[in-house]
Amino acid sequence: MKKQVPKGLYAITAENFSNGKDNIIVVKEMLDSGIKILQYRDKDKSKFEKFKQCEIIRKLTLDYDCFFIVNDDIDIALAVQSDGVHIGQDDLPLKKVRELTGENITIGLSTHSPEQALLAVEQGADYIGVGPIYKTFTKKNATDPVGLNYLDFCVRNIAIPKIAIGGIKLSNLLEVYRHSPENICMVTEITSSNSIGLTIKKAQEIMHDYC
Ligand code: TZP
Ligand code: MG
Repeated sequence: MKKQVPKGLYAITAENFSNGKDNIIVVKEMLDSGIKILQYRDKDKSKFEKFKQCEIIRKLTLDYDCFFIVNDDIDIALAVQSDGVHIGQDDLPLKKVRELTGENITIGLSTHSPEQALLAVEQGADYIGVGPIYKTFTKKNATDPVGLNYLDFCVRNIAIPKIAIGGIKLSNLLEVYRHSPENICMVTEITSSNSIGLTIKKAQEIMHDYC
């Protein structure tokens, strides 16, 4: 059975921006701090290394009742039985991904325009990424910021969950939150924090309606 994507703060791994800590250490801190939706994202490791980390994270996320999504690698998602897989506009087409995964896995798709958001729904995405909202240096070759106007379009016109992402920090979280996406993602604001626990606590206080 496909699980419902929980609302609230959405965390993503970023080992290059984790103060020298590996993804597993960071994930443990995130889970201990109450993260309920987590994406594994790593652009540098081998398939084997990513699989090994995902295997561990799958076990941890089950223990903590956290929704677990694997970025890019459909085969790893299937191999570790993650709850979801996240793809971008340059990955396999959504319909092909659905054929490969079957119905029981959540598929998230990054979108950057109204056309992409409408197409994502038509093609069966379970949620969409909406971003980058602000300028981000975390993702190589990220598109130019789409701003809050595009988020507003999605909130008004797209029925599936919307995950606002890109350049979101504690300092601008409230501004994004007021535009009412179901989820908000902060990547490096969490992974590079000296106190992941405190950063997550502050974010959840700002997003109090969700928690
Ligand atoms: N997709 C769109 S922007 C982004 C991804 C993975 C990175 C956002 O990272 P940060 O550190 O929250 O700006
Ligand atoms: Mg991708």
